[in-house]
Amino acid sequence: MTERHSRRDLLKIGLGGVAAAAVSTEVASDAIAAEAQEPARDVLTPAEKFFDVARGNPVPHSLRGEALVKARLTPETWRLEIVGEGGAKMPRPLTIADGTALDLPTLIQMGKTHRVAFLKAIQCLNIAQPLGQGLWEGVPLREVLRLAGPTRNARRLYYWGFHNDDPAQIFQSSLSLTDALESPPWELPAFLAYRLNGKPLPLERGGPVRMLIPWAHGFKSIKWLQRIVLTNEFRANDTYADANNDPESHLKTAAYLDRMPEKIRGDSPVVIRGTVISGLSGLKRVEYWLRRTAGGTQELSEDDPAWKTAIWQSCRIDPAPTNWSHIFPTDVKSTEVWGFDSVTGKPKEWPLRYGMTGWSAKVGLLPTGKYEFRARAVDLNGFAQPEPRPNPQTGLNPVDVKRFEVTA
Ligand SMILES: Nc1nc2c(c(=O)[nH]1)N[C@H]1C(S)=C(S)[C@@H](COP(=O)(O)O)O[C@H]1N2
Ligand SMILES: [Mo]
Repeated sequence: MTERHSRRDLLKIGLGGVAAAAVSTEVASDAIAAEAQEPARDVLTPAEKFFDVARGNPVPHSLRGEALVKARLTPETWRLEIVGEGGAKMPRPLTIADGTALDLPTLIQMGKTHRVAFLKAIQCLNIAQPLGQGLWEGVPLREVLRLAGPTRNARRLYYWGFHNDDPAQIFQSSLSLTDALESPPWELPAFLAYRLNGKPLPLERGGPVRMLIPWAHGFKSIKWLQRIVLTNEFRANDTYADANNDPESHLKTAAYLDRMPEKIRGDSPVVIRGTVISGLSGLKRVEYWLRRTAGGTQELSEDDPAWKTAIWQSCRIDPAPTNWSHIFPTDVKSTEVWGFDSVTGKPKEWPLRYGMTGWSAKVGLLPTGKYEFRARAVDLNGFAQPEPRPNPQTGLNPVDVKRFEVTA
């Protein structure tokens, strides 16, 4: 992958400032630093603590001053163009040239009547670890598309954010017109986000305005959004599709392990923690398998008989907070947030779909020796991770393992 992951970025992963990175195909293993066992985690990841996945040289959020103005990435200069191509036609294209492009005050004004508020975890299809979770606010994409009027002869749309004119830096994603325009009223629509955790969306997270596709992996949620193109092309032309990823993949239900020490003293009870994302198929439980080994780092092959006799035990899923007014910004009531009961203000399920929470396994005191710890999520259809979609092109969800030694 060509996205840039610095050591600093990697250490920013996690909730509440807790680094919780796992080795993945996109992340160099030398970037993992030893980390102490962490305290209970926060529901909202501070904007600057998300794990950053961004293309571009320079990356857009490193621009400052005049360069930022020229890039149209300040609240005053931000514009969104909506145009048609390849025979797709609309009555009122929005363009910078005509002075009709959408500006931020207009979008925020639309948000007063068409607001979406949603607690969502961002996860990269290629990183086996959530990047962070935020309270995102914005306006449904369909309302924004209505400004340009009904499009004729179009089947999809694609969109991109700021990047240099160099084609090597292009990062774009696409949606079917159906996914852009229609959603069951009880589901979340695709939307344009301009607030995160109660504050204007910062440049670092894709501000002033970012596309947010609730059900999708991170690559559909284009940062620094500037252009939407309606097209009669019927194939997905996402940048991620070119890199052999499934461009229509929904978030997977999966548990991930936090980092942990490699050695634990025999007189301290072992508690192992991680995070779990509730994907398209929801979450029933998280369970762990503790296995004593002779040492070594040999992976268990998929057909190893040990899988058949494994004893999986329940993990404790961190409960939903009881007082949301301490968590959400003062101007966001939990009764107004998707997935929360509009009367009681409590989440209808936990974790919310496309959201995440922590879990823990109280393993207790262990005899000295070497161990492997694995955890997996079971979805509401009864499938245990990595099923029902073990194909990594649809998102990384391997059953993660941590090896440790209990010492005298
Ligand atoms: N413009 C733009 N948007 C982008 C990207 C990018 O490189 N450029 N990366 C995408 C990918 S692959 C992911 S996983 C998410 C990461 O979001 P985050 O940096 O806010 O955690 O942003 C997505 N949006
Ligand atoms: Mo990604």
